[in-house]
Amino acid sequence: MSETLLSIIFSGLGISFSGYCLAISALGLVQGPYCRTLNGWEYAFEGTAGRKSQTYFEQGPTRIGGTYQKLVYREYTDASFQTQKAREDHLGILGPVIKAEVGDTLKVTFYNNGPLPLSIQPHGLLYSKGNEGSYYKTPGGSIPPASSHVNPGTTFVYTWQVPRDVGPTSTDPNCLTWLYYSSVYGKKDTNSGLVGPLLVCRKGSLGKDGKQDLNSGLVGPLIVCRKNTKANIVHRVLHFMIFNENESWYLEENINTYSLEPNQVDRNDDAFNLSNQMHAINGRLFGNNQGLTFHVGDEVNFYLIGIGSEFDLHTVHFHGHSFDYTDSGLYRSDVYDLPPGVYKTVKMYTRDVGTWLFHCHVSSHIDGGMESTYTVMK
Ligand SMILES: [Cu+2]
Repeated sequence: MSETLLSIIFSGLGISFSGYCLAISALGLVQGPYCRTLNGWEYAFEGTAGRKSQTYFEQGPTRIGGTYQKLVYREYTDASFQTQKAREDHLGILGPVIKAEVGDTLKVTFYNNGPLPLSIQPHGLLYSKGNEGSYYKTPGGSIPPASSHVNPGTTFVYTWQVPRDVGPTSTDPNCLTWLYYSSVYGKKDTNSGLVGPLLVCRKGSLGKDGKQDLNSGLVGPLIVCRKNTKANIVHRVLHFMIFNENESWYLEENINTYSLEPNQVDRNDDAFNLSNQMHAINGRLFGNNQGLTFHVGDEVNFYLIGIGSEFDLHTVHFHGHSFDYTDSGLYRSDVYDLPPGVYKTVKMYTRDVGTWLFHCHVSSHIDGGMESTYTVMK
């Protein structure tokens, strides 16, 4: 079997001190309010007035508000780590989409520009112990390998294989959804923001121009059999997670930076705790996601990812359209169950013009702002 070597360069960095917004400004990607501040991640930048958002967004003497310092994965053009690669708007806080075909070998050059040891742990892929990217004790007390805790200011090159048994079966969509995240202390690392999507695609389904263009070669039997479909294939990742900022590495820094009277903050107060539970889709709340505009006749592949705690039992509901997914057969629904550590590719065939709600259907999560919209145009 021929083997393709994919090289991906990316970095974990802290938004608060990385000049993140300056970096994407240099790439000409700043639009409207995306980068209103250089000092943290904004869970929403507009349109929360009149909603039940006060709990999460009102800054005060003992409240942080809706902006937090976080850690994120970002992809660079080369190992000098000077220029960030362009990103799709819809990804929000997520790291870059890692895409690979069955049979590929992935090499990910990871530079830790953050303030503490970080890693990348990929789900599904084949790796040696030295490339696992997860920090845990093993029998005999052997020292965890370097990949499990990449120290600040250092680089580690992960090598992962994509075996056939993590790729799509004959009845699956062309790309299966997996994920990656930092797993030195997974709970704190992910609540700090370090998570991203990983797609494993059928051999030959990705572009051959080195750009890994998912729009190339993805027309499979499920599509050509469908009438009235233009086969304009679109790909969007949707990550549902309550970022628990009480578990972030930056909790103390966020209190000191954003609350108006840090000395008065009671870290054990239930109301304070709730105010830091950010019910996010791709790191945005209350309809603040971008890049979710489609056209009638599109085949929209949604790559759904759920992670988090026992509170992250999400039921992803789309208004306006149903979607197809495979299990023991081909199924159709407009709601998909997404507990922590579960991911799924679902396909929507857009037909109805309009702006439509999608949200988690757990009522308390709706109150928390885990909702957004997508738009279908003619
Ligand atoms: Cu939910």
